[in-house]
Amino acid sequence: MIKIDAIDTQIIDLPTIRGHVLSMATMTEQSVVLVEVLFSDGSTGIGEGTAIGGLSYGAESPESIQSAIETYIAPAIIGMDGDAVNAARLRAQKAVVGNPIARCAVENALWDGLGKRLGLPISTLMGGAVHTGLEVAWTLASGDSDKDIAEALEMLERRRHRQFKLKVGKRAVRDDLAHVGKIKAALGDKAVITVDVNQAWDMHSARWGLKGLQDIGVAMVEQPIPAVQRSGLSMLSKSYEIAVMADEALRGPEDALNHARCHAADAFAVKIAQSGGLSPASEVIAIGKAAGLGLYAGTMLESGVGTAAALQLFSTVETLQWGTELFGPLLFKDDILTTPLRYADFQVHLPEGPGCGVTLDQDKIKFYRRGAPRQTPVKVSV
Ligand code: MUC
Ligand code: MG
Repeated sequence: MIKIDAIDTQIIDLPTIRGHVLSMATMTEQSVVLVEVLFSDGSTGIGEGTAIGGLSYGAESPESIQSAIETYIAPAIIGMDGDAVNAARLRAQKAVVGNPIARCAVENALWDGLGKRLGLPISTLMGGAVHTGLEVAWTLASGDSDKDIAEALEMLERRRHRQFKLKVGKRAVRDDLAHVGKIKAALGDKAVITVDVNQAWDMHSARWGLKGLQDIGVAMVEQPIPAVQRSGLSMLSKSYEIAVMADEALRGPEDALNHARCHAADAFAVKIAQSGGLSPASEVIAIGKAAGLGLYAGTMLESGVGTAAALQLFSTVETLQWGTELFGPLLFKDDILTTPLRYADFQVHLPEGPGCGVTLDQDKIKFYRRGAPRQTPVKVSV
């Protein structure tokens, strides 16, 4: 039997290409928790966990992800059968309540190790990809309407993105609507516009907000009100034609079922990290699909490792009505993979190769590792 021998973690801090302005935080860097599982036959598997804006987005931070893995998940699964991904993830779930991002990072590394030992991509282990490329949206969040318009036009010109998600909720509703309206007017029918409020509106603001967004021609609005207000979300999705998407509210299959049951949303932003791994995310997908809801592959702004893991799963899903936002690696000034993921023709492409299909560039990891002296200039690809 190939055993799980050890689990190593490290945090790397990657600068973003510009300030990423969300309703609850402005990101100038992303802290990535890299996980490496070492197996008794000498093979390894990698995974990644990220939070957004420290502890301002959810209940996990990079530091808590690292600590949950090192202190609780590793001792619970070391010595177990390395090929038994389900047994190990279920043991981790028993040892650790909540903390889905930490559990996801370890589960991804177990899948990666298994795929690499078998010489097969994770998507093949899941029955096989039905897509080699997926439509990929970009988030416009510079905090400035004109800069966002210039950024969108450039992306359209380069054929990199034609769906744009606008981050709102920091300003007054009236100002947000003016911002969104200006961008929509500049882009016209050349692009699909969606909006993410990241829970910032109360019900009253959301009513005005959704009405205004609908009149502007925005296609979909993501998590307009707090995640705990499921009946409020249900009311909003029934009151307007604009599609309402649940994001922060979906922390696994139980939340998905509770939302589907009362049609709290028209669509699910499915995130492998928020769901607790590829396997529970596939359950969220199944629930959404069975309920007739639209599906969207969401991101926690992971770098290439987590994004590749997500791609392995979402490439096996027949229809993602809202596409994906698996653009994480493009938000950073540098890429930490030996071969970056390929973005072309408005799609992100499934990497070939076993496991999650990607390899870390160890020089970059050393450079961006938290606490590392940064004297060596590295090539920064923008
Ligand atoms: C979120 O709430 O969706 C995803 C894309 C982005 O820009 O922020 C994240 C978080
Ligand atoms: Mg969101």
